[in-house]
Amino acid sequence: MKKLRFLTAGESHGKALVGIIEGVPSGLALTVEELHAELRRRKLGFGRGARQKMEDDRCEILSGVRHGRTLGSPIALMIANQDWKNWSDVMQAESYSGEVRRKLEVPRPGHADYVGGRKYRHEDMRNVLERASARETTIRVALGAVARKLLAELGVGIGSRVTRIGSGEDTAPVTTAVEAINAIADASPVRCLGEDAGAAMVREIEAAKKAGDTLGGVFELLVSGLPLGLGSYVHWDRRLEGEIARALMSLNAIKGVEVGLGFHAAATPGSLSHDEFLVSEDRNGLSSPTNRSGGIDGGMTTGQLLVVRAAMKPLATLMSPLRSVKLATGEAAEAHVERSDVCAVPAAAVIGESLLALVLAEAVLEKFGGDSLEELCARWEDWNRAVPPIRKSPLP
Ligand code: EPS
Repeated sequence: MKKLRFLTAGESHGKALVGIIEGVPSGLALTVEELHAELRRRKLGFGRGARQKMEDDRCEILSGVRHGRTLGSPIALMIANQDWKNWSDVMQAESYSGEVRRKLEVPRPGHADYVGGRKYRHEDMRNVLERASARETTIRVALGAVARKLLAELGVGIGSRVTRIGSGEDTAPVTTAVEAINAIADASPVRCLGEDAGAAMVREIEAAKKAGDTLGGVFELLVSGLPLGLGSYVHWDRRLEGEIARALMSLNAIKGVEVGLGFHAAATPGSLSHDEFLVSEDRNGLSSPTNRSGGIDGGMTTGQLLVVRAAMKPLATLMSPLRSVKLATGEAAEAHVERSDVCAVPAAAVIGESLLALVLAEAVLEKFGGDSLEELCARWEDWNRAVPPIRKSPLP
């Protein structure tokens, strides 16, 4: 059984989103303001839809925390949907005999509408949209904020930036410390570290909006302060990059995940793909002049910067709708149009930070255990003293 588990529930226009995270050690200082800080970051990004302005995403901690510290018991969170008041007849749990508004009868290519409607035998594919919507990521960000706080207590920092939106690209290597990345990225309308590249991405989004189109892109997640040895090579389901890829692929619209050199390694010879070992200056452990592995070798963290990228497809709701079919009659029709974003890549990067935090926090508890934060920290420090992380050596 996983050492850290979580569940989410709730529909986009239902009463609320709820989530439970189980396995958090006792004694972790946790405030709802820390959850709100991450939820506010999820709303950022040029090209986000009107929903972000409608929702205050205020989160309630319903259990597992007392007087500002975790108890070690399951932590239940709830975020009410402000928009519920406009949808209560459409989404009420009680039976409804009135005229059903907002039916979804013409599936949007690229979303879950058609396949989900056929799989669950829903004639009104709104039953699919409501759960398949990216609104669900709101509660996963809140749950991820708990995991992030636990990691922060251990000195682990998580940051993200956008490296591509449409044809706008920013692959300049990151030189700032992870903690500083979010200060720069949060201030960018597209979470891009380079100003010129960010301006190009904004222009791409403006052009897409004008054309009634949508845009995807690529974001990069960076994690510092990890120990050597999270994950394992001994069994397929313990290889950490597999858990990371699964978590990121579970985010709406993600179609690809890579670690370190990633797909570029497919075209690079081994002599330029691996990280050579050098004796570290203090002769305790090893260092490497490069980090092409992106911080993971053989299913385990090396202790170098963890570098993960994810590719997001353009959102499926186009204001200039694609061709589709009215299922009830079989007639050709324009796809359903629903309020949506033009581009949500900056938001996906922030959500990705939370999903990665949940995976890493679980891997930490799997390796170190500890019912209390105090016990976990002691074990963490002992390990890092005995087996230091692989450090980046100065370039020769
Ligand atoms: C989103 C909430 C949704 C969408 C969007 C992002 O809210 P609503 O449907 O009420 O506008 O704006 O979701 C999608 C683009 C999608 O395809 O699911 C959010 O909170 O991130």
